[in-house]
Formats: sequence, C-alpha cells, structure tokens
Amino acid sequence: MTETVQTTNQEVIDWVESIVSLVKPKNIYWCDGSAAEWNQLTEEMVAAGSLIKLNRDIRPNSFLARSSADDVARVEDRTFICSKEQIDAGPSNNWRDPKEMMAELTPLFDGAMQGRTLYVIPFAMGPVGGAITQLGLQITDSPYAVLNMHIMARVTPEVYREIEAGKQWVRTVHSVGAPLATGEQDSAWPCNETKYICHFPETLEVWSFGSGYGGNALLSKKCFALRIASVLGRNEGWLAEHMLLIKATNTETNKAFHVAAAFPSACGKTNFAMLQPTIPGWKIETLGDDIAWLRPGADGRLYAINPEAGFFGVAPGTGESTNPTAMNTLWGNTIYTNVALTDDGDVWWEGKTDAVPEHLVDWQGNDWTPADNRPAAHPNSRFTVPITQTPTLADEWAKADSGVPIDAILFGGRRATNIPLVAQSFDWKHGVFMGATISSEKTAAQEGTVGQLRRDPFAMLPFCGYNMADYWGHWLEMGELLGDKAPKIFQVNWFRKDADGKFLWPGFGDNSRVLDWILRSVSGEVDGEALAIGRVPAAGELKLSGLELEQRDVDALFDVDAESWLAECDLTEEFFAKFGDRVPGELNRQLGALRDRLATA
Ligand code: GTP
Ligand code: SPV
Ligand code: MN
Repeated sequence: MTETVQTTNQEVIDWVESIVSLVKPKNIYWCDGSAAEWNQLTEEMVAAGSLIKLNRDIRPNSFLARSSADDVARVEDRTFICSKEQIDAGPSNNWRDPKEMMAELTPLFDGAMQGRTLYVIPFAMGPVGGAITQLGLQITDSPYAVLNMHIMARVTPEVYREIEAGKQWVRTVHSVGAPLATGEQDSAWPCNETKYICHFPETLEVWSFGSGYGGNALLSKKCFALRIASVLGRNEGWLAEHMLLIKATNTETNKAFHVAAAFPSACGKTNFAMLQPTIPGWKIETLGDDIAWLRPGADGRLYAINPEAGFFGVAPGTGESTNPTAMNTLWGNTIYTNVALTDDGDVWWEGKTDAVPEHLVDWQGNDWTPADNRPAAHPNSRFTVPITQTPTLADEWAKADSGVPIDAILFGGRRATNIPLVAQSFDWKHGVFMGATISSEKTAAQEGTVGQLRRDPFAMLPFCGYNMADYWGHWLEMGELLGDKAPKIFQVNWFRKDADGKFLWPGFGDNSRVLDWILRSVSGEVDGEALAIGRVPAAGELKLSGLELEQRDVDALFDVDAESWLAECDLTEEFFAKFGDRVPGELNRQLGALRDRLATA
C-alpha cells in the first residue's frame, strides 16, 4: 500500500484524479493486495474497533465485523441500471437516465470521503492474462471493502500492466457516504441512510453510495461480474451468470463432467458447490459458488470460469452436518460479518452446531442466551474466505484460464409446491423457458418479506444489466450457436414441502442422488419418463437406497398437478406480458406447447 501513483496509464490517472477532486479524501492509498497491506488494514481496523480479532488458536487471522442494523443486505429497490434508453434496462430493473443519475449522485459524492482514506484497488476477474478475464478498478473509502476484495478478487498491480497494454477495464466507485469532520469519532460501521447502487453499462461504470455490505460494496461481484458483465456478454457473445460451478468425476469410469447451476440468492449454491455425495460413484470438486462466465470454445462447446477468488457465503444453515466442506474451508483467514461471538473468541451462527452455546454476543454486540428467542446471527450473515482453502477445490481452478467444458446446466429455486425434485428439459429452447420461468421464495439475502414467492428468471432478476427479455433472446441465440454441443438443461427443487410444511427431500449431500441421475441422463444411461413439464426419473432410476423416504413422499416430490401448473402458466403469461413485444416468440411458443401438453396429460 503506497501513496505513490501505481501506473503510467493516463486514463487511470485522470480518472482517479477526477474522483479525488469530487470526494475530497484526507489520504489516498494505492492498494497492492499484499499480505502486508492486509496486516496493516486489519490492525488499523481492530485498533479503531471496527473489526474484532477472533481467538488466534481457534480461527487464525480471522475477524468479525458487525454492520449497522440498517445495512445488512443488498438493496434491490435502490439498484439502478442507467442505460440511455429505458427499454434497454427493461421492466424488471429500476432505470434512470445516465445524465440525470450523475446529476443526482454528484452532490452526494461531493466531499463524501472527507476525513477518510481513499483506496484504489486494482483487480482482475479471472486469472491475470486469461482469455475470459476482465479487469477493474475500485475506488472505495471502506477498508472493510478493501479486505473483502483481497479475498473475493485477484487484487494485484499487474492489472495496471494489462491496462497499460490497452485492455478494457471497468471503473467502479464506492463510498459509504459518511464524511468525517476534523476530530469526529468514526462509527464502527459507517454508512448512509440514503443508498444508491448505480450501473452505467454503456460506459462500463459503477457508482455505489451509502452501504458497506456485500454486493453493495464489493463491486467486483454483482455490480461488475453480473450486471456490467451480462451486458459485455450480450455484446461479445458470452454469458455472465449467477451460477455455481463444479466438476463431477465418475469414480468407476474416471469420466469427468462439469456442471453449472443457477439458484437464487441463499438457495443453496455454496452448499451444492461443496457437495459431499452420500452415494458411492462420484467425486465432486469445487470450482465456484456464485458466479460463472461462460463462452463458446474453439471446439464449439460451452466453457466456463469462476471469475471470483473467494466465497461470500451465507453463514446460517452452514454446519458440520449440512456442509462439512465449508466448515473445513473456514479454518482461518476469514472475515465474518454479522455472526455471533462466543465467549472463547470464536464465531457461531444458527445451524453451525446442533448444540446451542449457553452464552453469546449477538451480531449487534448484545449479550445473548438461548432464552432470548431471537437469532444470534443475522439471517444474512456471511463469511468471506479464499476459495483456495476449499479442501475439495478442483485442479482446474489454478489453470481455469480458458475454462471447463459444461455438460449440464441446472436451474433451481425455493418452491414449496409444484416444481418436482428434478426434471430435464426436452431441448435447449425448453430449457431456456424453464430458466425464464423460475419462481422462488424470497430469502434474507434480499430486503423484503422472507418467503414471498417471486419470479426470478435464471436467478438473475436483480443481476441482469439489460432488458431481461433480450437476455432470454441472447440465451436462445447461444443455443443456436452451440447446436448439438450445447449442455443439457435441468430444473431442480430441493425445497418442496409436505402438507405439514416439512421438507420432503433431505437435501444437502443427498442432492448427489439427483446429480447422479442428471449425469447418467447426460451420458445416455437413463431415459427418464416424459411428463408434460419435462423428463423426470423413471421408476427405479433415482438412487434412493439408504434414505428413509416413503413411496408417497417420492410421489409427492414428483407430483405434477395439471390444474396448478395451468394456473402457473397463466401467471407466466402475465409475467411475459410485462416485457411486451421484446419477449422472444419462441418463449410464447414454449408456453403454448406446455399448456397443450398439460391439457392432454
Ligand atoms: P448467495 O450467496 O446469496 O447467492 O446464495 P447461495 O445460493 O450460495 O446460498 P447457500 O448455498 O449459502 O444457501 C443458503 C441456505 O440454503 C442455507 O440456509 C442452507 O441451509 C440452505 N440450503 C442449501 N442447500 C439446501 C438443501 O439441499 N436443502 C435445504 N432444505 N436447504 C438447503
Ligand atoms: C447474493 O445475494 O446473491 C449474494 C450475496 O451472493 S451479495 O454479494 O451480497 O449480493
Ligand atoms: Mn449470489
């Protein structure tokens, strides 16, 4: 970390200067991503009381941050796509005219970093020099954001060498929006009631104000790698997706498959990315848990990389019994945000252990006992940890330059009813229809009412940087391009419930049973049975031995009730209608064909 300018590139220098003159910081630091920088920042933050150092014998080099209670998740209603034309943002995004938005933002950013240090973070999404890699700079006044970026992206001055050589880069600016007067005492989690998360896809810029939390502040993640990158992908012929990425090797044949899966926020991507099979025959290795960039390769197949370098994972529900791999990943070098603190300086959250500690300090810093009857950790509390600590990391991670070839794509969501455990699409177009019609119950990862059912096409509702209907069209075009080399598409649902509200499917490691069927279907080893909504496992194809599952539960998991599906088709028609004539004709044809199949089922 230095005060000296780190590049000869005039565009970078001019950009940093222009931001400096607007936000008026006290100091300017050019970050290098080094361990020394990490140590300096963590020490400063611990001294300032904005990070708590955990017990080094239990969690070495690990820290706890507690956010302000009004800054605990992404803010979708304050997220804007600022394209010149409103139609290019589409009806599922908040849109603002770029000039008008800048006019609104400028007074907010004016002097926003007074009394604070401005950090310039050079980062690469993907390995530096890689064929699919993209570059960015983030300016921020949050040392917490700098530390998290160290983990989540490849922070290195080599990025400047790439920019100097002429590579494209994305400009991202972040302020917590809490200038400090001379002598004013800082709060542990500075932020502003007013929040703006703004994207300018036509000029490759992000401006984020008022929040220090997650995707609002780590601009490499949702802002760049999904919203801006989805626009780059449309323009350049690739896909930026809210998908985990795994390698699955058949231990008998040694044949390796690669699977990408899109589930909405807090719907099990991290869990599936670290799947520990409960059935023999498969070795599952991790490549990514949140974002995948997919590109057609020279051989005509679809290749994917995970552009990130770490996990920003949901803590609650992650435990020895549900995700032992994640627990092993978290041995050290981790930043925890909004989890509870134990009396011996470790962390705890609901679901971490079956036994609940008798005393904790909760995520807001208050004493807590089980009798308090409120969660000790915030439901959207998270861990930030380097992907390289994952015991199940696939070798391809290190050489994931041109990516891994994708065999299957999964779409999932949280659905108590209707959606079967697994169904294969009849073809790519039907698969795009499945992706476009995903609904899911809201989780704590978004602000709003948990449990409320909403449409979340491709798990990209809050992350698509352009008109969602055009995005569907882009997916259809990618299918045309890939032809018979296209991955097979499946829909999954781990969350179906019985009449008493109990999950019908054990989930977690047992999802390997579903993956087994999926990959045997990809290999042509099983045929499945065609229902109106897609191809499901035929009797005996899904490996269920060892599960205490009654036949009526299995039937319930695959029950397709024509009446409720037809009602869902009516909702799909209404949903598509919001996008007017931008909806690809093929999706309306798919809807018609589904109705026909349901009517004759
Ligand atoms: P983002 O990081 O927000 O994009 O989410 P994610 O999809 O990576 O979510 P994650 O894997 O962290 O899952 C969050 C929640 O889903 C936790 O509460 C888990 O317990 C729960 N979960 C994950 N897999 C399963 C499953 O197979 N069955 C059930 N019932 N719950 C699951
Ligand atoms: C999500 O909400 O999908 C996340 C967490 O992955 S955040 O980075 O905060 O968006
Ligand atoms: Mn996510």
